[in-house]
Formats: sequence, structure tokens, C-alpha cells
Amino acid sequence: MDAAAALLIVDIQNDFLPGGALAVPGGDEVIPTVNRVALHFDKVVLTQDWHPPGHISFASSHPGKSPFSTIDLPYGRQVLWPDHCVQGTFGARFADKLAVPQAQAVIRKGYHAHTDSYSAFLEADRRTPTGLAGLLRERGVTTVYLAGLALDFCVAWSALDARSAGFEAIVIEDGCRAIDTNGSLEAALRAFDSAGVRRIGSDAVA
Ligand code: VGL
Ligand code: ZN
Repeated sequence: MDAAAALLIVDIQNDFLPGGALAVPGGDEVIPTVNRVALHFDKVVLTQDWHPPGHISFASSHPGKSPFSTIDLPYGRQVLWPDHCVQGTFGARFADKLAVPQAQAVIRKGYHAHTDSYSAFLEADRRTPTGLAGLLRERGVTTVYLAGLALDFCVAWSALDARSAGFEAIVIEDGCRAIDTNGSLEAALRAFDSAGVRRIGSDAVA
């Protein structure tokens, strides 16, 4: 892949794998694909969901609320999740089988106690940047390829925000798996179409 392309590998962490706290069905199946594809990029960035204990996105932080229900927060509607990817825990660690030692940066997100961040670019308040856009721009990146978990949350928001920040965004579909709660997968695919996020198979990359 040319120097203007970067691969963003989203949240391939133990808690999103089968057996994890917020398991994405088939989440482990993307790992060989991602490992293979990553060999063809000279720019590779990882994201890591990285919440403090008691994070606002956890159902357990809202007495009487169940995981996968929603609440309205100052910045908008928030899906409530099981506790997951707590800073420093096993669940927050990258999957053991993820083999991308050549990755050059790790963007952690969701570390503010009162704000979630599905997107690797912009937190859920839609104002606080993570710094990723600047990092990519400064390194001459114009096209962002994405793979990882979950297609309908962190991959989707990251791809859409990549577009908003002026990058081409290309989702490697078989390198992703979805949570698919309350129509979230269909909504993500529709949003991709209207924002000009392209979808390809990993065989088109490597
Ligand atoms: C994610 C829900 C909550 C994701 C992260 O990585 O897609 N989903 N936190
Ligand atoms: Zn999270």
C-alpha cells in the first residue's frame, strides 16, 4: 500500500472476543485477516478502548439500568454496556493472537470518565479530538483503511469521522464483526453509503 494509506485496527481487545465482557460474535475470526492485511501497509495504527472504572458508558454506573439499554446524556443518547476494557485489565489488553508488532501508534479512547468515545477521532461530545487526525495528516495520510471491532460502533464511528476529517475511508468488511443491537448494523451500513465510506473485501488489499 502506498505511503498515503494507513490501516486503522480498531479495538481488537480481549473483552470484545468470545468469552469477553462485551463479546462481539465471531470477533476472534477477524484476527488472521487483520494480521495478514497489516503486512501490506507501511502505516499501521491501533486503537484501544480504555475506560476508567465506573465509566459513564457502563450500565453498572446507572442504578436500575441494564446493559444494551440507552440513556440520554448531555452529549446525546448513550448505549449502556457491560463493564468492559477497564484500564490496565486483561480485558483491555490486545488479543494475544493479534500480531502487528509493526504498528506505530496506539490511540486510546474512552478514558474520560463522563464521555464515551466510539470514534478514534472525536469523543462522543463531538468536540474533543483524540489527536488521530493530526497524526495521520502530519504523516501524509489521505486514505484510511479500517478493520476490527465492532463494525457497527467503533469501526463505524471512526470511518464516518475519518470522512468528516477529510480522509478517504475504506472499511475492510471481512476484517470486521458487528455487535448488531437494535438495528445498529443496518444503520451503520446506511451511514457508510451516505457519507461515502467504501467497503471492500480483504482480498482486494492482500
Ligand atoms: C465498542 C461498545 C462500547 C467498540 C466500544 O469497540 O465497538 N463498542 N465500547
Ligand atoms: Zn467502550
